[in-house]
Amino acid sequence: MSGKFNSNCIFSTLCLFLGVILIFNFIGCADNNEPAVKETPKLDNYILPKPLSYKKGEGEFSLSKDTIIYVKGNNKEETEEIYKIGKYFKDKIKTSTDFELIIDKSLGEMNNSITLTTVNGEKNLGDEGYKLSVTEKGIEIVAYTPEGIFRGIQSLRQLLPVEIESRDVVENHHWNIPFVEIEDKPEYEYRGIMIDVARHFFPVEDIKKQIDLVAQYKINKLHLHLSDDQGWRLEIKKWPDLTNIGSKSEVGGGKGGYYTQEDFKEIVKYAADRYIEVIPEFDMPGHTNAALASYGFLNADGKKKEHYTGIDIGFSSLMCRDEKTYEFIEDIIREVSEISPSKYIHIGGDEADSTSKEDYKYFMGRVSKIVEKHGKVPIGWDPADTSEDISSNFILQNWSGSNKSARETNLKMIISIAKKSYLDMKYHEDIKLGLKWAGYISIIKGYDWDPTNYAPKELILGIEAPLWSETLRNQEDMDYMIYPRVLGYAEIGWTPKEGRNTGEYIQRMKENAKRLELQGVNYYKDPSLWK
Ligand code: TNX
Repeated sequence: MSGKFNSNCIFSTLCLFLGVILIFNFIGCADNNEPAVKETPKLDNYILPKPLSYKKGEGEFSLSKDTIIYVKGNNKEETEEIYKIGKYFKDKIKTSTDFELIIDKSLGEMNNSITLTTVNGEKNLGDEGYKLSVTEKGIEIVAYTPEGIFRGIQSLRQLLPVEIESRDVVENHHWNIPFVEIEDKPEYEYRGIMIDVARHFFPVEDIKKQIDLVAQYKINKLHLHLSDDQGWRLEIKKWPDLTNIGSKSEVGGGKGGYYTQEDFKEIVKYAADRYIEVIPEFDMPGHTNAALASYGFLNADGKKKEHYTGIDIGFSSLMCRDEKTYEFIEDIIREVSEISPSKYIHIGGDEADSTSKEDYKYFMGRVSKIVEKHGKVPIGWDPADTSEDISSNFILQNWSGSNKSARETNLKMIISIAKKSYLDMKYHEDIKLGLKWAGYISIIKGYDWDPTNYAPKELILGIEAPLWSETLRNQEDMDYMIYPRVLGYAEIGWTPKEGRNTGEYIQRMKENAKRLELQGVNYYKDPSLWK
């Protein structure tokens, strides 16, 4: 009797023990361990993001110094726009090939040529889709809009040998391109990256470099986080102390900095030439110490706050029931809407821990109406969706995973789930740069998910990977956190879920890392992937 009891007892203890191990393992797999990756056979192309369809032919076209670029649109204006894209491609390949290709504004006979055209471009490819064909006669990119041609040019760059990205002339190289028929268009219309220029300021040239780099992966939005507790980064003519005082700090006590309105326009133009839309953000009502330090009237006691150079959050708030606050905000929104062609203005709304819930909801409603009055669509971080006062056009940028109200009211969403897409999270524990509050995000973990895990497909506008800059001080630091992870986000945004596969992605990513290397990017070479 006692023997039976004992063996029963041992059996149940063992079961419990095994059960606990299993549960721990499961949790571990879900959150910490790398997802298992199957080896995939060698690929027939390394274009990233992976195109929708790729039909390989037999043979190769050889680019030479005599190759002509033909450009032609459906009207004069379009031809001029495509000419600029032709020029962009010509300049891109000039350094390594030393070819000075001729660009001709006509549709010449296909013979040792690259034709870029919207003539007979099909509407069903959308604004960003394109067809790219390479035959013995040459290369042709046909799209419905010039933007589609620009996206196609990025695929063409990646069909050329990696040495095309070299910053010196490569002598005696054969610039061969495989025969192929590609038909391609994106899954999501919004494929973005965010750069926090408030915690640390980055000069115009650094931002331009990042624009140029992400454009090659068909990223089409750059969200600039222009204000936070540590600094105000855009000149506002009506309120000059925002930059006279508010811009002169950053994390760690550096000198800070700001963009003049002319600088901002220059960034916008540079991005637009690469078919990237710049979306300005002013974070409110929390994350506002820099504004509170600039003007006493924004504070309850009428006194300016001190500069803040730490990395805490949740301690600052605008006064949400004071009309002076809204007059001030309207001046800012008015000036920005005049210099920013984007249809969006981002009004922040995250971590307003020093604002009461009621005030927060009222504030987000009031400010989004100001944005709409100036002809723009407001975007806000969650929990802005909980405000009953926002309109049905409001776009939620979802970072925490909670978007219940947005689902109930059918708001469109940009998916930026912190534990999957935050570019400032460390790759793993030994990385010096970055934070870890949302967990480590390895290259594979950053790729191995889908936006539809977080919201219904029909409500997803797209995805964005934010780079918060508390720990990042310069271009090299930014590069290290952005690359190569952003390639994964670019592919999640472009390539349909069914077409994506982690084993393939690793091969595409590693091949592209060779290009990044030649471009001088300080990317993170994960030792577990480069064995
Ligand atoms: C959370 S998520 C923030 C930022 C920080 C970031 C650091 C969100 C909208 N806000 O204020 O910079 O974490 O990772």
